[in-house]
Amino acid sequence: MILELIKADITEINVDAIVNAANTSLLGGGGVDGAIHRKGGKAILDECIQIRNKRGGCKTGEAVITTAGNLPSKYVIHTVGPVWNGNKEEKSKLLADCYQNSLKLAVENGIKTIAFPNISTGIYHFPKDKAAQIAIKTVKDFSVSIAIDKVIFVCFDDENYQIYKDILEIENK
Ligand code: AR6
Repeated sequence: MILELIKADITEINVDAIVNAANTSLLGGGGVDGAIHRKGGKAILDECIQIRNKRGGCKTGEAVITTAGNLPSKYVIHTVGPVWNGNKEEKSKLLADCYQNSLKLAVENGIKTIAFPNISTGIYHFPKDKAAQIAIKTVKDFSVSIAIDKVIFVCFDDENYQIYKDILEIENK
């Protein structure tokens, strides 16, 4: 599995699946969720509503999949990150679940290339450094599975990009 790091808008990335940092309602919101629904168009929301009607939204740490409407990717995997409230162990486990369940769903759907945003580090206020450590570790642990060819960490802000760069450089030394 190749790991890549870029600073970009995830709605512009051409991969099999991009991951959305959604909320439990699956009905859209601000941040990366807002950008994905705005650019992806109504098809994504319609599928989210269908999933919501069938299974009542998406729990924190879980993931669901839709097509990607007008976006360049084929699919959007919607996962719900934890809201940071200082309960380190519980919230860290839930954030790791987001990455793991998204990757599992990707494998089930034959997805070979996947791009992750920095889940929970915006509106949900998860500490960026801690979130990056969890994201990288969980993805690397999953890489024993050879089903996924490439994972791209897509950072939107300079701070996250620098944090990821530092961790990945240290680990590659
Ligand atoms: N491309 C890539 N990353 C982005 C983009 C983008 N276009 N826009 C923002 N980010 P957030 P959360 C980064 O707040 O913390 C929504 O209202 C951003 O810089 O999008 O998981 C949902 O509906 C940050 O690093 O998600 C939920 O209610 C990261 O994406 C809630 O926000 C995550 O920030 C979820 O909060």
